[in-house]
Amino acid sequence: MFDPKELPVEMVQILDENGNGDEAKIAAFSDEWLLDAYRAMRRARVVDERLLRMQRQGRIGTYAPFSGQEAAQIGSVLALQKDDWIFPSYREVAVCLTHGMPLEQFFHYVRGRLSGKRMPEELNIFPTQIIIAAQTLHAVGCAWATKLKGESHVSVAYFGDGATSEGDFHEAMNFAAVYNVPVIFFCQNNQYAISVPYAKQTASRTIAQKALAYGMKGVLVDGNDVLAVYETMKQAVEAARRGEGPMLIEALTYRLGPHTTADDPTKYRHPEEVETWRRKDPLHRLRVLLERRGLWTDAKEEEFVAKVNEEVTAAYEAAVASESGSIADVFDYVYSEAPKLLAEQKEEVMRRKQAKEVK
Ligand SMILES: Cc1ncc(C[n+]2csc(CCOP(=O)(O)OP(=O)(O)O)c2C)c(N)n1
Ligand SMILES: [Mg+2]
Repeated sequence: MFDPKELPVEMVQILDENGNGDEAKIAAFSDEWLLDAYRAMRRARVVDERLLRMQRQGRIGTYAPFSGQEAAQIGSVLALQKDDWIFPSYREVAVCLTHGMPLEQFFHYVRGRLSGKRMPEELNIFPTQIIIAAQTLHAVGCAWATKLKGESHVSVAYFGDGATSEGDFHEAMNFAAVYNVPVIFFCQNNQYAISVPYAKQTASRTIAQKALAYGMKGVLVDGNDVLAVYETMKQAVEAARRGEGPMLIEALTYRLGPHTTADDPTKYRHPEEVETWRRKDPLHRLRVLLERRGLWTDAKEEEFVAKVNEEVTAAYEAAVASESGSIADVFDYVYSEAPKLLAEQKEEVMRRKQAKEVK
């Protein structure tokens, strides 16, 4: 009988959870690069924590936090060029911020404004995808267009472990490999699809190994090691740019918080498991390395966090001040011609609005 343990898929790691590791490989990273990566990760963590609190205060709508996944998100995006295309899911807030999405823009999104769905034109970021795995096909289509036009940018589909059970993912993988297009499938395996654990999702030992069946390279990387994620992604992107086709990267990580603000993870995860992963926090190991190089201190951290908090407050206030639109938007932008039921609902809401029964 087939024993999945026999499949040789090793995990790429440069920096372990205590900030030690392959010294020669670590030495290849400049002080400046490490500081940039740490600042991006620390900024993302502060933003994430603030957004979670703002949801609890009723300032924003449902939110999907990403704390714990900063190294996977930021390490991968740092390996891209500005004109590379990103196809994010709802979890990729740190990816989008690091690729240039203004925080104010994101506030429009989480406050349910129409403008929040529309990325600024100069950014090569597709609108956030909520339909699980749908963006994998969009990324392949974009990469195919790139190839046909003879351009050199790469498309990256970001998705989770749960997305690998969707037909879209398998169709995208097959098409990408057959047409040899410049796309990277970047899977953040945070080990849960809401409450469904990895073992109930797939019988494969790794997600990376699924690449073999499609005739493409698959790599498993420690998703909490920003150095390893960056190196792996850089190799994948360079290969794709050279015309060597797609690659699947599985970044093994963990979502420290709830699936969304509507979820209670204590119903399906043991506190000990969460603690084990807190000890593998992607920020901690990088900070240990920075301190060892004499690049970071508690005082610097405090000053930086205060600055990001100011940035968040300013972006929130600017977003609220520039909001436009009305409750009618909820009805107006789904169908070109509203079905009868929807038209009736809109009429009723507008009538109640006029009577000041709703805002
Ligand atoms: C096609 C589809 N089916 C179901 C859902 C409901 N849903 C939202 S998030 C989610 C879990 C996705 O898990 P995963 O792909 O691992 O991503 P993660 O949330 O862990 O980042 C599901 C099933 C959906 N949005 N789209
Ligand atoms: Mg998941």
